[in-house]
Amino acid sequence: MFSKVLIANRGEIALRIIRACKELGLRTVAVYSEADRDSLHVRMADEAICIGPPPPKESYLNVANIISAALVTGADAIHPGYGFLAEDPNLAEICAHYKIKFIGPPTDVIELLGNKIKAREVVERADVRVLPGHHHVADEREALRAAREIGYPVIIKAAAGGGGRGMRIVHGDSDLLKAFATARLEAESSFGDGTCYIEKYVEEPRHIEVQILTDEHGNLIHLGERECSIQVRHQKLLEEAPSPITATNQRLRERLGRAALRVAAAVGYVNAGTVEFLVDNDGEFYFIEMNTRLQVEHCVTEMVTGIDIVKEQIRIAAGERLSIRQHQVEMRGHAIECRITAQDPKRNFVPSCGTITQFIPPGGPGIRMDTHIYSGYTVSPYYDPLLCKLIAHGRNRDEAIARMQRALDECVIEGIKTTIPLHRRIMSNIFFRRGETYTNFIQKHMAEELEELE
Ligand code: MV4
Repeated sequence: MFSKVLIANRGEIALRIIRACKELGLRTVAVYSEADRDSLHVRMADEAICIGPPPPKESYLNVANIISAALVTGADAIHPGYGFLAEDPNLAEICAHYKIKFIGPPTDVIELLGNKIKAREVVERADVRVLPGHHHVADEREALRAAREIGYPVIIKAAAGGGGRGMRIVHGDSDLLKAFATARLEAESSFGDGTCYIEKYVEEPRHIEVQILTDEHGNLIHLGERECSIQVRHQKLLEEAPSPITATNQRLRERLGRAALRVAAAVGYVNAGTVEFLVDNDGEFYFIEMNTRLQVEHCVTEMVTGIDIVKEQIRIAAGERLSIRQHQVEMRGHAIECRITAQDPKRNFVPSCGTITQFIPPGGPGIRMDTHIYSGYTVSPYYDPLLCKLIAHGRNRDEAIARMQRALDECVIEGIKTTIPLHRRIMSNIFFRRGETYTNFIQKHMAEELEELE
């Protein structure tokens, strides 16, 4: 096992990782930017090192500064959390060079899955269904031919993209050429690689992902699925486990789990990962991508399985075996996570920065709150607006919803605008309560409500 872990992140996830390290008896090193001097992760870690000015490029994305911090403090492992450098094969490779263990999958696996075209090819060979598509679309003429062959609507995606950035939905020949040209330029400027591919577009899908854990000794398990459909502009608002759709379709859950494990085996995956699928109206599912990091929403899986995913990640990286086998994974009850962010949902989700004058967290049965905020904390404009992950667990979905409503009522965050009022509306929405959660849920059922929020 390691003796000291450096956490290359900030906010709630830095606290989450420090907590896991403490339970494993490991010492911790926090890194922070000049904007985060007063942050809880700095106080909670055994040691803390400033790695630069507020802009992420100069601090949390600065590989040289992070590696230097690890060398200076004698950290023998780095946990990257999510976002920032979590899926950067370059950090993983430099860690290996300095004999610092990167807590994540092998460098070549991060690289392979970072290329969405290569990932599709490997997955297809492993007999997991992908959407009809074309991989090598060199120019506009080829794009047009590909789109016609697939049949409209199609979606253009960047090979180096992911998470929805730089995607274009196309309904006919007339928009294709322009969409392809802009998608290429956007991919080139955002990712430094303009390569794009075209897929059949699935309308009103569910976005479901499967959590997997694998160790260096060939053990692979999955921890069931999460429903992540409810989002605005590719920013997830809430997630749940299990998906409402598997409540009536146990076979679908088993098929999703087995497909996710085939993907993990095919790429030689080690550590925690997430396999993303789209589920269409006929209940057919298709692989879209695999994320090689700990996810924001890992907590709902922890609540229903009782497994500490972050501690498993650390043990796996240290070469230990998985502490559980597949038949020991039991799903108990239902969990929902609301991402409470410093944004104003009434004004197009503009960030709301400033000092939190009062914070009173909710509590009581079935409630978990993962957050780095406190009364007097100042929300900085430099980083992601996530403030708290409020997680409610119940024996069933109805009880989880009731607990979430009660906890949202208890929660007080004053001084800035938050998404709490929107979450309350979602919890009481009749379609949500029926489990009708699709990727267009907000557009379809919340458009007017967004105007009326208090
Ligand atoms: C799709 C899709 C429909 N058809 N792929 C979004 C996140 C990224 N991981 C993949 N995403 C999607 N891929 C096919 N073939 C729908 C989404 C999608 C989406 C697309 C446009 C606007 C909003 C969306 C919200 C969720 C999912």
